[in-house]
Amino acid sequence: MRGMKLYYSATSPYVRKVVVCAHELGLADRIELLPTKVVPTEPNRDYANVAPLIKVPALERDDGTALFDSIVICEYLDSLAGDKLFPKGEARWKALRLNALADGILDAAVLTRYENFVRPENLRWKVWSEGQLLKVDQALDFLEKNAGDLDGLSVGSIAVGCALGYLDFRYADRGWPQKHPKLAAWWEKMSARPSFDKTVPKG
Ligand SMILES: N[C@@H](CCC(=O)N[C@@H](CS)C(=O)NCC(=O)O)C(=O)O
Repeated sequence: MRGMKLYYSATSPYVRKVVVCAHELGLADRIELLPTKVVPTEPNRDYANVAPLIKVPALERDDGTALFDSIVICEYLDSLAGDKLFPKGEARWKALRLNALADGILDAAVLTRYENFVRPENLRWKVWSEGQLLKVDQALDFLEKNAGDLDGLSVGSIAVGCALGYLDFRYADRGWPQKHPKLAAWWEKMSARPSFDKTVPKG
């Protein structure tokens, strides 16, 4: 049997979500990590044959077919390991809503980073970046108010952990923990799990 291959970047929070799930499910040893360069201004044409949106992560399965994006890969891995991270019933909607919030935080934060580090300085649009960062702040406020939803391990709580970890990594100066004490206390415990500890972003 061929192994599974994960198109990977050590700094991508969406990739981290998949790798954390793999650790939690006991599947990490079955997945080979393939470092993959993705920069929106330098389209990686070879990788487009695997993942047409040219984003990481993508997972090549044993049979050679590729899955994307992160939530699809997480659900696939969960199906291999006996459905542990995608709960059933009402808890499923809570978990998927958390995942949507986390991905929304990341979409806004990652795009703002491209705007401020990839786009030439004279073309940067401050009002646009401020609008994106407002989305991040609103989502964090929502999570703070609904911190009870984070109880228990699911793909949703894992996704939120990856979003907070990304803010720590790229936006530490914005000081989210000071303004969101419940979320900060939750993240302190969650980030101590081996799955998170082994996947701290670097670079
Ligand atoms: N919705 C996707 C988002 C993935 C994503 O945006 N990945 C970023 C890296 S953090 C990327 O590959 N960006 C390259 C690009 O946008 O061209 C997922 O959940 O997997």
